[in-house]
Amino acid sequence: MSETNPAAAEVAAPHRYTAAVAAEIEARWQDFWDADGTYAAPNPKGDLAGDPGLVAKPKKYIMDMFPYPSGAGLHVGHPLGYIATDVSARFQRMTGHNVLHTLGFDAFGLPAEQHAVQTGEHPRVTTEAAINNMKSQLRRLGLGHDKRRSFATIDPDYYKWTQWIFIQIFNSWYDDEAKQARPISELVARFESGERVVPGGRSWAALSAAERADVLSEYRLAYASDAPVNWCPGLGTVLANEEVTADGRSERGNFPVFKAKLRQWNMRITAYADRLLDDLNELDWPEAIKLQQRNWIGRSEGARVDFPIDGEAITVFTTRQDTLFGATYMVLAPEHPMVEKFTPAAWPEGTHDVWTGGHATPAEAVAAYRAQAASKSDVERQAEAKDKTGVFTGAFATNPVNGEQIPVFIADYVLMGYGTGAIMAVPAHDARDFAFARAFELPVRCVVEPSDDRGTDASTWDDAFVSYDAKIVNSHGKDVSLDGLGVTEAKARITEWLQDKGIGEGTVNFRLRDWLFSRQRYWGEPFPIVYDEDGIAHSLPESMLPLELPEVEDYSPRTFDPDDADTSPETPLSRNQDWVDVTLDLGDGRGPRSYRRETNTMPNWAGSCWYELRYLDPHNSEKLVDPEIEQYWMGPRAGQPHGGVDLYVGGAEHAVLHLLYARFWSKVLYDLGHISSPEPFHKLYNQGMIQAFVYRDSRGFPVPATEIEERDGAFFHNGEQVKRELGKMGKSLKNAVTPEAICEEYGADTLRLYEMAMGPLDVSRPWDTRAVVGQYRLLQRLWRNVVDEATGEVTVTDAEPDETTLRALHKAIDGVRQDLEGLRFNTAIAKVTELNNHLTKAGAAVPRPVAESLVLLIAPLAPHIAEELWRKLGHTESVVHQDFPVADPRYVVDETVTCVVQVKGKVKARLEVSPGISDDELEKVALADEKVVAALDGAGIRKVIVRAPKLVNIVPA
Ligand code: ANZ
Repeated sequence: MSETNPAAAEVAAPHRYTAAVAAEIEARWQDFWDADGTYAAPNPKGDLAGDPGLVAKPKKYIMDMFPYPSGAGLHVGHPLGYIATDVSARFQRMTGHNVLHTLGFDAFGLPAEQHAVQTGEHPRVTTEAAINNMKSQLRRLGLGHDKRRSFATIDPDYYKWTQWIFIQIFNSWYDDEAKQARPISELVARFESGERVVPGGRSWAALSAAERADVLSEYRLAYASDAPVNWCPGLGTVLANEEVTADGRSERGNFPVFKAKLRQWNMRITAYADRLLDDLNELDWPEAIKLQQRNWIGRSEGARVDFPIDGEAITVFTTRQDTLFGATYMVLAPEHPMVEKFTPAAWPEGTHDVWTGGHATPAEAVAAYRAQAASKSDVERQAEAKDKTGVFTGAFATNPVNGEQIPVFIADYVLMGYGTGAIMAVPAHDARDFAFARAFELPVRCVVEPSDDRGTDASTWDDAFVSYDAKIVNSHGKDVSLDGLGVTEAKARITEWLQDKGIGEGTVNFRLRDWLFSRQRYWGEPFPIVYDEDGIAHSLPESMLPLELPEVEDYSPRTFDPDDADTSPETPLSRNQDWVDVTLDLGDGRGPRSYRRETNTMPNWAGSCWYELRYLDPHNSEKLVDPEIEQYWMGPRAGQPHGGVDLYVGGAEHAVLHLLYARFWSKVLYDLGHISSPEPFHKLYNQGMIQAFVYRDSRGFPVPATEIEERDGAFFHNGEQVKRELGKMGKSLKNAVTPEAICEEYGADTLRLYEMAMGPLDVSRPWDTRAVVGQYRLLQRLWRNVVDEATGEVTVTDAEPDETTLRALHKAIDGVRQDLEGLRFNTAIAKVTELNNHLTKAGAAVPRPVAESLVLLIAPLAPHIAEELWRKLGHTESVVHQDFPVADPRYVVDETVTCVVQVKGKVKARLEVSPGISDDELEKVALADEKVVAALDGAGIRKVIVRAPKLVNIVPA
């Protein structure tokens, strides 16, 4: 009977596993699981409380990075991670855990709003349609989600708590001594009592309300400030640093981004820089992601050093204070506020022509250079390869270690936003300073002994000598010498000297900036903030939450000519007078008053900063999460000192955005006593990408992948030869494959198996629709091993399994268990396949215990067919909560292995030995073997090399 003739097959085998059978089984069990609440994970209390027996089990919290519901729907690349967590969750359920596994939707954000702007439809309508579409697409895959726990970030019941958390952050400050966030009221009490000096030295009582608000704003963990921000006229909104590409353009839309001074909300994430770094060590995350976070936080140990100038000082930040004697000039960022102060009216006598940029006065030169620098992004300014530009300010400062007068330049390679915005330049030992010094004919002085043969006369060098592990030279002044010291000792010595003199100190600098938290958007969480007539910001009382988005006529942002930097944002909410101007009693004893609402909205990252907490207790209207429930699912435990989700799977692109923000919010909530886990995600796993072939015609345009014909390794579209390459899957490249298409052709179980079998989960792999059938065949053979295709009757026998079958079974159990635990789904499938093939080849009816174990082994991977076969085998309870098989160790080890015995390098005997044999025992057995004795022929033994259990090598005397 031919498998390629389905019509004939159906007649002969009406009970064969086919796509139609799969479709029927899958729909039936999905309905059953939903109705039965099979995947409902009980809480220890609250409205989701359930089965105390289950709650007594160890917990596993297995989570996906939640999806943004795109209008385009899913292609087969999207669910890779969801299938993986589902397999893992099912396996953990079968190995004695109470498993929380669910999925919500991250639904605020720009795409819905942009789509709404284009179509005229309210973003809520399009977002909800996209969510429903995605839900039905995902349901078809048989994902075992606890649907009672699902939500979307746009649900007012959810964003009520996002707003509530914002208020907690707003109403707290970072106590540097206690190294934790505390309520702002405690700071006010300290100011009031005089325990803490009010900045500026006045008494708290003497300050006006507005002055107090300004003081507190310097401490609050969420604060509004006028700061240079990334303004994107093309999108009509400001952006976080993380949303700006390396070319200084918007990640979304690719528009130019400019620096503009605007009043914006920020989150003081920098207060947590040290803890965000330190706690990484306790997390089970890919090293690459930890490294990205470390680099993003960018901790640099160094010193601040004052360079006297006109009775004041320019403070620099340096990580190489050991090279102070080599500082031959200084550079300030063009925007540095002290530049004007020191710029003289005329160029000093004898000013080098190349220093002036051809300008008549220092003021002119500075103004011209500033204008030029303002048009560049930080990244452009910092590019290593770029020619160094700059201009002399006309001023000189004093190098404090040797009293030398050194010229002060402005140059765009120094950024205002890092360190102090000023550097001491050591051209001999810093590549950028070297390039600048050569361009401006400035002296280059060697103070770190080169390890190559270039010598210490730096005027002849072609490049800077950069080393952290060399001897300091040419570095002695009146009362300090670093000569002969190593870099580390020299740093310590000079830092102490600077501190003694009061002109510098050791310091730590971070690259991390505060998180810009407001957006000029409609489709985001409104801020729970109102301003009184003095412009003072007040948070709303909890009773006024959620503050819902107003229904508006025009929710589109005002955008501008993308290249016009001289524009400023106009928030969509500001146009709704009724909503903006309100009279409220904030319950602060001041009675009803008029207020103006904040009209910015939160960035789309806000909702995903804490969603792992809400899944735990999604319907709690009193608290964001009940502490006992949080403790149960998230709390610290052995091996997880900071608690957190047990497995979090998602793409590596979220390394520094979402993952850093979510860690920060967790730490604030932890400090304030709302949760017991300072880290949200204990174990992180990044799945690879499903790639797809892209076919391009002679003009380079993609043509539909489904219309390609392959002939002799070449590809044709409508007769024209096309080129094939590997790319992303998606509509724009005309190569998207939908999960529905695969489900229709083979069923969801086949799709699940194929995605898991494609390769190790963390590796990217190309989709190949033609290969899917391989997994379909596996399921057909599995079916056939249990069910008679002609009659539909179960074929298993009550006969005892033979020894070889037992060995094949227990080896598979052992291997699959380890593989599923280690997220090695592809090798687990290979082992199930091997066992299944063994049974097929044996040709006889499969013994019942073997068939049952096989079904249990595949249940996490292919849950529908497993549930069906399990019931056919006579069970009345779902396969989902069965115990995963446990291997009998007696059958796991191979009976014997062959050991080769060599004498003088030649094989003389082969011994069948136990795989667990020790070196000593094996040596004895080998030396006693007849053939070996004969080969030695009475010669003594010089050496025996034993590699149990496979090799013995005897060297005769
Ligand atoms: C003198 C020196 C000598 C430096 C030397 C380096 C090598 P990281 O490690 O990234 O923190 N720097 C300081 N502030 C800067 C700014 N606002 N813009 C551009 N560059 C700045 O880098 C710290 C080093 O970068 C500092 O140490 C300073 O140059 C420079 F052989 O000072 B160094």
